[in-house]
Amino acid sequence: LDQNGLVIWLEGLSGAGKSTIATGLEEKLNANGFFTFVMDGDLIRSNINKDLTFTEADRSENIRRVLEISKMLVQKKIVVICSFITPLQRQRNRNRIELGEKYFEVFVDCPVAICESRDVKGLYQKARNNEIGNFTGINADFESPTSPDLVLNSATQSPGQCIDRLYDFIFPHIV
Ligand code: GGZ
Repeated sequence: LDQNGLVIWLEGLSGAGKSTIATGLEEKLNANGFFTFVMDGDLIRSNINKDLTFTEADRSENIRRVLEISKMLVQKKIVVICSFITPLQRQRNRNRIELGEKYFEVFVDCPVAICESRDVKGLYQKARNNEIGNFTGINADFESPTSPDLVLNSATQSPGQCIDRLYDFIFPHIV
């Protein structure tokens, strides 16, 4: 395979736009002949990680399993795109230790007030009504990332702009 394997790890609040950016980036990479694999919290939690909750320990286990799969795919030179809230700095640090120079940490930065005003799935409303506990940004922590490789401001930039910026950032590392 004529490409370098690496992991693009999108982190940020629910509703920040991680999934949209992940899918859009995958389409653009595929259109340019690159092989990709997307893992998204929403989907992974409905299949291999459906035994996990949103406690701190289960979030770390969720991320650890995805990290292990990512390591295998990187060995096969796949461009892996992961989309997980990844709320704690120690989770991000572990990813970087395990993947080293193959890890590209991308913070999809959007204020919680804007995510909440969009509330695409009505989850923020449910969290406010105490129908969901441990909801990131409302009653569970999201630590501000200390050392992302790229910050995408999805409050002021459109999904298309974020995707183009991320593509231009990652392209030289793939070829
Ligand atoms: C955060 C939650 C929660 C709670 C359900 N807290 O925007 P979504 O809906 O479609 O994607 C979110 C997804 C987050 O899972 P992750 O695997 O990315 O999280 S972590 O990295 O912290 O393990 C959200 C939905 O699950 N969801 N309950 N309490 N998000």
